[in-house]
Amino acid sequence: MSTADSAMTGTEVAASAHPLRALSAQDLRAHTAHALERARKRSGTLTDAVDDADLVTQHSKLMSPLVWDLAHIGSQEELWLVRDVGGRQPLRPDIDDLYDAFQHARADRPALPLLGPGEARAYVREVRAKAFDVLSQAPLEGGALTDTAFAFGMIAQHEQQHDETMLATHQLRKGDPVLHAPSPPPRRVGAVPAEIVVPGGSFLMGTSVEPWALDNERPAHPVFVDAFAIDTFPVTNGQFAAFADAGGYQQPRWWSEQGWAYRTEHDITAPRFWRREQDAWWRTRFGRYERVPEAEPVVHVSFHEARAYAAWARKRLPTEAEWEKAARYDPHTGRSLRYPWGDGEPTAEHANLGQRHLRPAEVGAYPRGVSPLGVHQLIGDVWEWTSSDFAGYPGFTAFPYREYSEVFFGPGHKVLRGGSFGTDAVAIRGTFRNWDYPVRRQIFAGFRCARDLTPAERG
Ligand code: AVJ
Ligand code: FE
Repeated sequence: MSTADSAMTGTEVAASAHPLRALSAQDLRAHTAHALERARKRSGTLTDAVDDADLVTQHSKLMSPLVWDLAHIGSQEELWLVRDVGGRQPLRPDIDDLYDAFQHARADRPALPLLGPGEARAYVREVRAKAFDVLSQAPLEGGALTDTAFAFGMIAQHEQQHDETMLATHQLRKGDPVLHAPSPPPRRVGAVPAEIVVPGGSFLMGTSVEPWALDNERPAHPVFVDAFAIDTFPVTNGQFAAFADAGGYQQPRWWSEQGWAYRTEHDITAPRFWRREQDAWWRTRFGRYERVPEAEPVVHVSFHEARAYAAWARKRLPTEAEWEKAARYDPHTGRSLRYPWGDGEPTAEHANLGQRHLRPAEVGAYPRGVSPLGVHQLIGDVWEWTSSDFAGYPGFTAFPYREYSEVFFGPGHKVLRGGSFGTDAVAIRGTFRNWDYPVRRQIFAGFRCARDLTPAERG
C-alpha cells in the first residue's frame, strides 16, 4: 500500500514487528515444532478417548470415522512437508486417494479400505518423524512454502482444524462422557452497554504480513464500512430460548424462504442437541445431559436460525467486514490489530480457545479479550455466522492449493468468524475466515447481531 492509502485506511502490524518474524531461525523452528506437537497431543486425546471399534464407527453421516481424520492428518503432512518441502520419497503413495477429501464424501468413507487404528497411529508417527527431520534442515526463508515456516504452520492449522472436526464428532457420538475438562471462567465484567457503535469509514481488512495466514485472508485491502451497531456479546442461550418460546420457529415471517423450507423439512424447533422438558430447556453436551445455561452464547445453530433470530430481534447479522472492523479496528491509531486485544498471541486470559473447556464461557468471562471499541468475546467460545458469502478478496491468489479455499467460493457457503472453544490459537486470528453451508449445526457456531443506526443516532 502507498503511504497515502495507509494514512487514510490504516495499517496492520509492521512486518518486522510480527512476533514470528522477530524470531531467530532456531527459535522459529522451536515455535513451529511446538505448534505441531500441541496439535498431535490433541489428536491423541481425541482418538485415545474411545476404543478401536468406536474409532472406525461413523457416528453421523455428516462426519468421517475418527480414524479417517487421523490418517488424513498424516496424509496431508506427508504430501506437504515430507514430499513437497522435504523432497523426500513418499511413505504411502498407495493411500493418497483414500485420504483425499475430494475423492470420497464423508458418508462414504467408512466403506473404504482405510488404515485400521493401529496402522493409522503408526503412519502418523512415521510421517511426523520425517516432517521434524525436514523442519530441522529446511531453510525458513526464500520460497513461499518455506518462508517463515509457512507450510509447517499450515499443517499445524490443518491438524487443529481436523481436531475441531473430531471434537464435533465426539459431540455427535452417543454414550457416556469420555472427554473431561474444567469449567470455563464465569462472567467477570460488570455492567456494559448491550451494543457498541462502530464509526463509519475505511479500515484495513485481511492481511499481507501475517506469516501463517491462509490464502483467503490475503491480501490486506481497504474496505469502507458505514457506521453501524453491533452486540457487545454473542447471543446467549437465554436470549435464544426467548425466541423459541415466543414461537419464533413457528412463524415464517422471521425466516428467509430457504430457511423456512429447511426448518420445515427437518422439523427444527430448537438448536441442535436441545430438548424441551416440562418447564425448561435441556441439552446434551459431550455425553452429559444438563440444563441449558442461560448466560452462555448459544451454540449449534444454523445460519438460517441465526438469521431468523436476528429478524425477530429487529436486527440483522453483521457482514464479514463489519465483524472484522469491530474486532480489529483501533480508533485511536486507525490500525487493524491482529486480535481484538492487540498484536500479542492469545492466552487463557484473552479467550476460550483450544478445547481447554468443553463449552463456551458465559458472556463477560474475558474482560482482557475486549476490542478497542468495547466488543467482547469475538475470539473463542463460538464461531459467529455472518451474512456474507465466502469469496476471494480483491487480488486473491490461490496458495498453495485451490482446494483449500477457492473451490468453496460462491453463494453456497456463509462465512463464520472468531473461532470456538474447540479452535486452537494457531488456527484463529482477527483475519481468519471459516465457511460452511447455511444449514450446518454440528459445528460450534453461534452468532451476534448488528443493526443499522437510526437517523437520530447518525446525528
Ligand atoms: C476451513 C474448516 C471449512 O474442515 O472443511 C480441513 C478446513 N480444509 N482440511 C474444513 C480444512 C481441508 C475446512 N474449514
Ligand atoms: Fe483436511
